[in-house]
Parts: sequence; structure tokens; C-alpha cells
Amino acid sequence: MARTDRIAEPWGTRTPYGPGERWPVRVDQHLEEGLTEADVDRWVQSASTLHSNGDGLDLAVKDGRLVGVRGRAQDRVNHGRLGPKDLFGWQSVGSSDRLTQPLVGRDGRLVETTWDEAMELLVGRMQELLAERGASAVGFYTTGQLFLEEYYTLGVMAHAGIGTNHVDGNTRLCTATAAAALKESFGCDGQPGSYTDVDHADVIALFGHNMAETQTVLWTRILDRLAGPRPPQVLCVDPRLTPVARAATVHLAPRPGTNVALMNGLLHEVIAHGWVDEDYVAAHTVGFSELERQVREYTPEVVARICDVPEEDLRAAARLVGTADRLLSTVLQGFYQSHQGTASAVQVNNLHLVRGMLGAPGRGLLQMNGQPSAENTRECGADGDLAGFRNWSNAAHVADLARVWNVEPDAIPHWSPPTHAMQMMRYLEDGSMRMLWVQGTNPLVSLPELNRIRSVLTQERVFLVVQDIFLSETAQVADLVLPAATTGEKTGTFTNVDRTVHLSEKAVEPPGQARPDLDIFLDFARRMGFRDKDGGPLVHWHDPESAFAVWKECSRGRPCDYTALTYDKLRGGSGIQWPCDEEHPEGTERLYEGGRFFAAPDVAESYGRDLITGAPLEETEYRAMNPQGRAVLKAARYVPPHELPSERFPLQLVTGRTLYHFHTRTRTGRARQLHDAAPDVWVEVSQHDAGTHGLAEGDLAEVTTPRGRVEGRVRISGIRPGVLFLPFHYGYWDMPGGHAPDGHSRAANELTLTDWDPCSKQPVFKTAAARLRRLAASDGTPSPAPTTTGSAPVGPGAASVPPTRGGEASMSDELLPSDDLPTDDLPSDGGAR
Ligand SMILES: Nc1nc2c(c(=O)[nH]1)N[C@H]1C(S)=C(S)[C@@H](COP(=O)(O)OP(=O)(O)OC[C@H]3O[C@@H](n4cnc5c(=O)[nH]c(N)nc54)[C@H](O)[C@@H]3O)O[C@H]1N2
Ligand SMILES: Nc1nc2c(c(=O)[nH]1)N[C@H]1C(S)=C(S)[C@@H](COP(=O)(O)OP(=O)(O)OC[C@H]3O[C@@H](n4cnc5c(=O)[nH]c(N)nc54)[C@H](O)[C@@H]3O)O[C@H]1N2
Ligand SMILES: [Mo]
Repeated sequence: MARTDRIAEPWGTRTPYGPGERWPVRVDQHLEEGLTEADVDRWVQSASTLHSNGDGLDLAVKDGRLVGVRGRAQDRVNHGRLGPKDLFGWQSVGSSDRLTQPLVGRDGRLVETTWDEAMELLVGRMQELLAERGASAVGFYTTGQLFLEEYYTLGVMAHAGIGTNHVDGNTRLCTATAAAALKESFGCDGQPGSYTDVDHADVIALFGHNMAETQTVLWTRILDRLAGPRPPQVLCVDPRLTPVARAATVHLAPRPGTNVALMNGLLHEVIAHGWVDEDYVAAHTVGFSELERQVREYTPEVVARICDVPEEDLRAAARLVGTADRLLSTVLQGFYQSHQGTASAVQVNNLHLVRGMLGAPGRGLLQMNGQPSAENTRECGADGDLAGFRNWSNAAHVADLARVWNVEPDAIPHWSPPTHAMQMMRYLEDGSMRMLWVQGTNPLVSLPELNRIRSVLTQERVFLVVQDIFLSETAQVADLVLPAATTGEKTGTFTNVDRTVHLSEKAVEPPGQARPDLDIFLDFARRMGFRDKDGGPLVHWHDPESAFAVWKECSRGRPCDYTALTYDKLRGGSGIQWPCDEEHPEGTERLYEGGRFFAAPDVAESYGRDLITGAPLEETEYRAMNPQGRAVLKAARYVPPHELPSERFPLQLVTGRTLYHFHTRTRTGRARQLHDAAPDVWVEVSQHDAGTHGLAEGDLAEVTTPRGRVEGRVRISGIRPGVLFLPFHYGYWDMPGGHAPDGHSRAANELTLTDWDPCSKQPVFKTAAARLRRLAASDGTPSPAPTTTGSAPVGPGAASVPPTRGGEASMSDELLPSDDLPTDDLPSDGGAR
């Protein structure tokens, strides 16, 4: 057994393995200081809700409190490993400042109230608005962090009960592009690949994905391959020198917002060199000649100029992906959160299609999710789509859903695409929407252009309901605050990136009167008296397991089929991948084996869109284009970002994440080890730009865009010259409670712009024109940026920056293969290997 400082060593100890071998087990554990395993009363099965990886874990309970976590050795996702957020983040559950009672706004203050009064107020306001203004006066803005059972209930309530089309999740900011890109290429949402593809791949390409920091355990799997015999080669496409870039065989650091040009360049080379799998393309795709025509002009010379990357690196990158025998690609926010998000993500799908790299071990594609249950938000239709990946523009799909819900088809809004989150902000702004019920998201930190969002959400005429576990920035300005129970305090299921479904069981009681989100929804549905077409209750289930049962029926025969899953089957062993049905009772490792897609006109979840304008295609157009339901190769030309650097704003601002924090930090900011590792916002600057702006490590600087300004201490990092990076985690209050010392907001979203991808409607968080100014010399305190991550210091000042360390409080156990690991319950990776 090893004792490791997991703040200093986020990926822990290497357990090398070779291609085609099973990833060794390593069981990670962290308990409250002073406790040993002997002190633990019970271990309760769960999985991590601080990212989309789905690390299986057990929660340690002592005297009715959470006191630690341990990785689940038998889980296919993590084989026992945990990342720093998994190891330390659970502490926020027991934080003393949890919400414990409903709060209602009175005379500009939030005062405590009873559940009965809170729910009566909510229902009363809802009914008033429905009577006076109709269903389009109210909207729901949910999350990617609840459980499947909760989203399904919400989707039924909002769509069939209230009949509003204004239903979306923060998944719009997160993985709307993943869903959109999968629908464009394969006709349907649903992740083709599997994590076990890491075990087999000879080339792994990461497109705008800092996996080392954002899916630490999946990266650990890659690190273990890299440390073993015959390691894979790695391609990294990211303007920052992330840990992924440092490990890469080839690192392309393009100008932000030029991904489509770059992908077209790679496709150009793949086609020009004859690296195309012609049989696969002929048998399983449509659209090749248009793709070939589109990428013809994207020669290495042209692309090198647009992206500002060395031509020979581009050629090397193309050779890697073009000659790989088993290519695994992952795509995330560097591609998704851009003005051509869907167009760029689709080009990665195209790369896999033209190379025939799908549906076989190591030939995998992961259009990543970010949040723990973003997949379920999408499956259940809590992002506005119709439940079970049904197509809102296909009358037969709407009728089928109406059958499942026992309502008339017209009771389900399907006359236009679902209203996306940014459009809801617009409707609130122009007064057509009057109520927004926010659950499990903190838009006053996470939406773009906060100045505008603040003025939208604080309007007198808007009734803002916030359902959260803490008094977040958004909850503070709400008219009604509903205190929720969270993971560990409630039971439910959720699904990770590679379709692995986990059960998370209740381990401890929620604080005070906090209630599970599901109970809040069920109470609301009961008070609203929603009926089906025979006068029976529309929401006829009463707890997580009965909700799961109705969802299973809704998923029957759909791509995301859950019908052979039960809570009991998910207990004790590993998570299981959908589809899991009679035909595949143990789940399904990979989609699209043998080139079979959910893309036939009668089956497809969407008829697709024009990648440049986002205009939806008509059913007749789709039928003509893809009568046989093959995969679609959809080409797109490169369009420059809408806000380009100018004389006044000569730099490009990129925002994103650091390893130690989750989003707006309501949870990770309350775990001492994680807080201390990255306690405040910083500004990442290249050596070159530091030079021209007279900046040294630790100086105080100001970043300004046309929308606002943020101050932070400078970290000179390996970021591309001309580009600045700000972590978006830091809101305008210090954690926990209290204003930032200078009264200024520290939120990166003060600076971002109101703009989105035309297909997925995902906001652009990765490119804004910006200006940098030195405010003051360093006072000797180092920049709060971690040194273990993409923000590692470079240059002459680097040596004097103290390394990020956790110390005693961060020491965690690692049970290694050399220890006596249990052999009878090794992970079942699911499906055929
Ligand atoms: N530690 C941690 N992990 C998390 C989360 C967290 O908050 N913290 N959140 C989870 C969630 S919800 C999500 S969505 C994921 C996000 O996970 P990632 O997408 O990996 O994280 P980001 O930091 O948002 O962006 C990734 C990278 O995109 C790069 N990038 C910026 N602009 C461009 C560009 O134009 N082109 C290219 N190619 N790259 C660009 C950035 O430099 C950055 O390194 O992480 C999940 N995991
Ligand atoms: N500038 C910039 N902005 C971004 C991004 C970026 O890269 N750059 N990334 C975007 C992305 S990908 C994402 S996913 C979003 C994330 O943005 P948010 O969703 O706003 O971030 P979180 O802090 O995760 O907010 C979740 C909220 O849910 C609460 N919560 C936790 N557990 C529960 C529960 O069980 N029930 C309930 N009811 N509440 C709970 C938490 O306390 C917290 O307030 O940010 C987006 N915004
Ligand atoms: Mo996300």
C-alpha cells in the first residue's frame, strides 16, 4: 500500500499495462483525518458526481455522517481509482452552511418558511401565470447533476403536465454540441465508444480536451498505457500547454476558434494520402464526395496560416490519425464552446467514418460529456428534447411518446425546436417569460456576459425559483429557495460518458428539512394535479425505483434501452452500459458495430441541420439524402470567430477549468484540500505577452473585454502567445460566504460574450477579444494557480514558485497490484473485449 499526497500527485501511482491487457486494479481511499477503516460503520455504493467519468465509489459512513470514500475495484470505469475531487469533494455534503429550510424573498431579504408555504407559493404563482399568460410564460432551467429519475419526472411534468417548450439544462453550456454532433453524423445521440478503447488504441487524439484535469481517472488509464509496453501515441489539440500536451507525441496549439480549419486540414491529408477506408465509406456512409470537395482547399499551407501552427506539425498529426490502426478520439469544450462547435465536432466524426474507426476495440469515439449525469438530462428530455431520443419533428415519435405518457400528442409541445437556455434569457428579458425554476445550476456565475444575466434574473417581474444545496450566487437573488438533498442523501441512477449506468444509494440523512429533488418534483406534480387523458395521475410514481421503472418503459426499443436494468442488478458489482435489454442483458460495450446506425429516416432523432446557419433540414430533404440510414459525412467550411482581436482588444481570452475545482465551487470550495490547491482566480499569460506587458509572475493584472473586467494574479504559463486563460470557477463571493475583498466580481463570465453555435446553441466561452494591463507588482504572494496542471509556471520565474502540495490532510491510501488485492471481483468491463 502507498500513502500519497493526492493534491501533489493528482493521478497517483502508475500501474503500467500493455495493449489489449486488462487495466490493473488500484484502490484509492481517503478517510477523515484520524480515522481508519475499522472506524467505518458502513460503506454505501455510489459514484462520483464531480465530473462525467462516473468513477464508482463507496461512501464511508460513521455515526450517520460521511467520513470518506473508497474506489470500487470491481467497477469497469475506474478499477478502484479516484481523482482528487472524488477523494476530497464529499466533505461539502456535511458542510455547516447547507440550506436546511425553504426561503422566501420578503422586502429584499430571504426569510425562512415552511415547505407547505413554499410549495403553495410555487404552485400558486405557476397557476396564476398559466391562467393569465399560458404555458410559454414559465420555463425550467435544470442541470447535468441530478439523477435520471429526477430528470424523467421533470421532463414529463414540464412537457405533458404544463405543456411548455421552455425546458433546458445547463447541459446547453456543456454537451449540447456532443448531442448535436452525434445526431448530425449518426442520426442519434449516444456515445459510440467505450473507455476500454484506451486499453487497445495505438493512437489517442484529444481535441480541445484537457482530460488530465477534467477526467483525471480516464487520464490515469492513458498514463498507465504510456508507462507500459508498446504505448499509444498521443495527439493533443489545445492552445495551452496542458498535461495532455506535455504527454503528447504531437501537440498542435491552434489559434482559438480555428478548429474547423484544422480538422479540414487533417481530413485533407487523410484523403490526399489515400488513408481512407474506402470499403467502409462505400458501405456505411453518405456524403463523401461533398466532404472531399470541401476539404480540397484546406492544404497544410493554408491551414498552417489560419491556425498559426507549424506546417510540419500538421502533417505529423495527420499521419498519426491517418495511419493509426486503432484510433481513439475524444472531443470536449475546446471544440464545443465555440462559434463552430458542432461543425468542428462533426469533423472528428468524419475522421472516424472515413477511416472506418468505429465499433471495434480501440476504434472509438467519445464526444465527451462534462457533468456526471448530462447523459440523462439528454435521454430523459430535460434538455428540451423528447424523452428516449425521440424526434420532435417526427409525428410518429411524438405519438409514440404520447402513448407512453397516456396523453394526446398535442399535449406535448413539438411545434418548434425546444427553447434553448440563452433564448430563455431573452424571453425573460423581453417579458414574455415571467417565471424561471432553476435546479442544480448557478447561472449567475456560469452563464456568459454576467452583467446582462444579472439584470435579467433580478427583474421585479421575474419570479425566480432556485433549488440548490447551498445559498449560491443565484439563490441569493431568488424569490424562492428550495433546499435540496444531494448525492449520498438520496437514491437514484446516473449515466456517464461511455453509457455506464451507476446506482447511487442513500447513505446519510439530508440536513434539516432539505429534500431530494425527486420528492420536490413529485410534491409539485401532486399539488398541480397533472392528469393523463383518462383522468389518472400523469405522474403516477412515488419514489426513485418506481420512477426508474416508468423510465425503463419509456426507453423500451429506443437506442438508450434500459429495460434489462434493475436497481438490484446495479448493486454490488460494476456499472452497466446501455443499451441493456433482452438481447444484451449485460449491457453493450460499443455502438455501431458493423456500421449499423440509428439514422434511417423513421428512426433518426433528428433530420439534421445546416452546419453553418443551423437551419433544421426538412424530413423530405433528409429522406432524399439518407434513405438507407447510413452515417452522414457532413462537410463545413471554416468561418472566423465573430469577435476577433482588434487594436483596442488585441488578445484572445479563453476560459475553462482547473483540476482541483468543479464549476462555481459550491462543492469543491468547501473542501479544504481542494480550496487550498487553487484558492483564487488567476490570469494565465504567455512568456511573450508577459514581456510586452511588463508582467512578472504574481503581479496583479486586469483583463478587460467589451463587457467587463476581472483582476487576478499573473501566472506565466506555456499558453500560446496572444491568448489569455482565466479559470471560470470563481464567483463574486468568497467561499464560504462574504464578498470578494475588493468588491469586484472575479467571474470570468463578466468578460464572455452573448453568442452561440448555430446548431447546438451552446454558448461561446472560448473566444473573446481582450486587453491586458498591469495593475501592481507582486507583493510576494505567488499566483494562486496550481503548478501541477496546465497552469504550471514556465520561464525564469518558474523556479521560485512554490509547488502545489496538499500535505498531511491530503495523504490518501492506494492499494496497489503488489498488495493483496481481491481477485474474485475484478472488474467486468462489460461486453466482448
Ligand atoms: N477539474 C474539473 N473537472 C471537470 C469539471 C470541472 O469544473 N473541473 N467540469 C466537468 C464538465 S461539466 C466539463 S464540460 C468538462 C470540461 O472539460 P474540458 O473540455 O477538458 O475543460 P475546459 O478547461 O473547459 O477546456 C478544455 C481545453 O480547451 C482548450 N481550448 C480553448 N479554446 C480552444 C480552441 O479554440 N481550440 C482547441 N482545440 N482547444 C481550445 C483550453 O485551453 C482547455 O485546455 O470537465 C468536467 N470535469
Ligand atoms: N466562462 C465559462 N463559463 C462556463 C464554462 C466555461 O468553460 N467557461 N463551462 C460551462 C459548463 S461546461 C458548465 S457544465 C457550466 C456549469 O455551471 P453551473 O451548473 O452553474 O455550475 P455548478 O457550480 O456545478 O452549479 C451546480 C449547482 O447545483 C448545486 N447542487 C449540487 N448538488 C445538487 C443536488 O443534488 N440538487 C440540487 N438541486 N442542487 C445541487 C450546487 O450547489 C451548485 O449551485 O458552466 C458553464 N460556464
Ligand atoms: Mo460542462
